[in-house]
Amino acid sequence: MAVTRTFSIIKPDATRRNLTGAITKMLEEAGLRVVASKRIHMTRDQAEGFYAVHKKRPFFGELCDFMTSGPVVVQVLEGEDAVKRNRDVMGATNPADAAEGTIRKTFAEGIEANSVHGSDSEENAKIEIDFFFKPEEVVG
Ligand code: IDP
Repeated sequence: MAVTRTFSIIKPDATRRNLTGAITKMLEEAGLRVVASKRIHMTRDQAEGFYAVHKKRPFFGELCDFMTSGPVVVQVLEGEDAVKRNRDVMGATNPADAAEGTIRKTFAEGIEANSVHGSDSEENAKIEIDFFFKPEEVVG
């Protein structure tokens, strides 16, 4: 299995509850290595640009409000089959549907405030990493 990279966000509901370390530990225990990390407060433009794919969805405005409501931690994660590995440890979008032991089952407050983002494909991972990080900020 090839070592690949994915993009992760620890969302405002989680930073507010001081869960950055607990979530990062679960990512590391799932076999992922943090090769870039920074805490930022997303601008409205960044949130709208990042979630542009959801522009037509009814929850788009609220999602952008939420993602700019407090600090987030953006990360690049590296590991074998990183996109799938991360999606597996994140759990389903709605914590009510997420499997036991996943980050969202353990920590999420609801379908919107669901504690973490993770890229859904290698193609999107590359786009999302480039959205937030310069190449020299990623140290494998
Ligand atoms: P994902 O984060 O599991 O990939 P997506 O469908 O790509 O899920 O949705 C992006 C984000 O939008 C979710 O993580 C969640 O924060 C929010 N979201 C998704 N569906 C809903 C909804 O029905 N109501 C409110 N927020 C939602």
